[in-house]
Amino acid sequence: MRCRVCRKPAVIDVRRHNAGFCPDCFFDHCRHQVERAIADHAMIATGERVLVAVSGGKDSLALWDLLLELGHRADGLYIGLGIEGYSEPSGEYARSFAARRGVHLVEVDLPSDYGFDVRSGAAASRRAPCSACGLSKRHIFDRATLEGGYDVVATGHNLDDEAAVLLGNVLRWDLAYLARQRPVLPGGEGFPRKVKPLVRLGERETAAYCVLRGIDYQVEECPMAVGNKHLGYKDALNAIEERSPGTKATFYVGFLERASELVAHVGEHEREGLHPCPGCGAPTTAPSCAFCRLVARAGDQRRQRIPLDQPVSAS
Ligand code: Q46
Ligand code: ZN
Repeated sequence: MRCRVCRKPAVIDVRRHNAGFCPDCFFDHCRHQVERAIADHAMIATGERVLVAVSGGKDSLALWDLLLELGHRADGLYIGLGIEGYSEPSGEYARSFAARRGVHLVEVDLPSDYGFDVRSGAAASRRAPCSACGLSKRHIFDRATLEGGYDVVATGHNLDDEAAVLLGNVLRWDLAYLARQRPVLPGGEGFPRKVKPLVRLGERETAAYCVLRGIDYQVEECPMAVGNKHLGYKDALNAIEERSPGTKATFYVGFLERASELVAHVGEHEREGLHPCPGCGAPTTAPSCAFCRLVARAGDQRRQRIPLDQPVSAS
């Protein structure tokens, strides 16, 4: 197979575009897709400071690299989740990328900064591990972005992720989640803007991008993900995509272009009645926010107000 652009030997075929690419043209393709997502959805304005949520996996490291390549001012944020055998190597991939590129990585560690890990937090709050994890990550993303003076937080959700989430939301007809499923969530009082610049790239592309760019990443899936519904939806979509390349993109992009507006009103009032949480200042409608309640059950409340990016000393 030849590169569609320059006719050199191709190293990857992107079936939904019916095209093969050589390494350089593939990098151009990835940069173009990210540039287009950013422009189409007004994700990041020129000169804005971006905090990239970095897990050490292929998507978030590819995103960080692509944003830097496109000239954005992008730092990384790594959250240590305390997942045995998984979190430590993941952190190392994030650190070595930052060191190699000479860029700044903000680090927050759930066990040492808040006194619990995903497993103990889930058990103490009687949540599923991914629910306790997601709640903690969202809280820390918001806080690190606002405290660090960043304009926007970027996550590495790719086309496969978004199509799988969309399928789950449609199967349950969860209109509130559908209303929120956009590549940009605007900021507000206590909320930073959140963007997903990889929505036009599939995970095969982000993996190939890292391999071809020489970016080492955590290849293992999080052990907590095994058997979860999200992976099942991905498998189902992959089976359809195999038979009909392009279906995933049509499904997701079609939703954004034709259905997203129809459900947007469902989420219109969700930020009403918010007040700052007395424990951490995050917006909440409850007496204290869900993260503070999680810390109260599972963690060490004395660590709650420790400034981000500073070492925690045991007292
Ligand atoms: S890291 Fe956390 Fe994921 Fe692991 S525990 Fe679940 S939510 S699967 S993106
Ligand atoms: Zn709180």
